[in-house]
Amino acid sequence: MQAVPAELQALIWDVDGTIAETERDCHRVAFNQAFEALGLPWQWDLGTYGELLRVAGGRERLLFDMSRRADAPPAGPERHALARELHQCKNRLYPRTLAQRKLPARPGVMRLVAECQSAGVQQAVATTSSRSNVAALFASLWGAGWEDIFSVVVCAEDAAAKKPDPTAYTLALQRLGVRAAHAMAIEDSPSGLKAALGAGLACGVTRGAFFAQDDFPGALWLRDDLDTPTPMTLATLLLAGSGNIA
Ligand code: XBP
Ligand code: MG
Repeated sequence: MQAVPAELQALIWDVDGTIAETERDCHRVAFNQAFEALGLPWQWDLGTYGELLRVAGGRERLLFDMSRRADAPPAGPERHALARELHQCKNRLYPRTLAQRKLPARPGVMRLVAECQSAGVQQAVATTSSRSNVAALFASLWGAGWEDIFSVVVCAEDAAAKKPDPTAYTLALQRLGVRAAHAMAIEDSPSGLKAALGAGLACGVTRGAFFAQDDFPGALWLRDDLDTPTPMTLATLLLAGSGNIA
């Protein structure tokens, strides 16, 4: 576990699975719509998607899935082209899926974001998802002014290496102009936690839907969400073990 900051200057949020259950309810659904749109008989059910989430990045996930399919194009340029086309198609469909499902933030997220904003704690995003997906989700949750709330937004386009590599977090810290010792992260997945710890950040975990059974060694605290069992506030955010789940 990293040292707990004495004074919190910045909170860095993961997106998928932490801000909202986008993986289960939107990315997976939009991937399936993309398979259909391109005339492929492939579908990712919840169990399959849970396994595939071990691979960070939508295009990388598609390539991994194709590597174990008999009916995928052979390894090489054709397979890469199909993965690119499917990924672009999925990202075009994603905002519509999000809007149709009116996906809410996970419990406590809107409240804690508002509290940090009032207290003058800087907020940033470190995600391995594409910028267009983040923009669609954040505009739906916070409206057109969402970039006034999150001063730094590091996405897949900014960080060449994806989580568990710490690049997204080190970049976010650089752009914030804050040292890791004065910031912390909130994550939902083991690879996200590893990335945050790798950047020297303390990191709390709200388990995502697909990570209920995982271990989170080194997490500052581990809970189901930011409202359960008690509301996580700025006062308790830095307390190791606060609101722990068994
Ligand atoms: C989650 C990811 C992303 C999304 C899909 O990132 O790994 O790949 O599943 O987004 P995080 P793309 O938890 O860091 O937010 O299709 O744009 O990759
Ligand atoms: Mg996540």
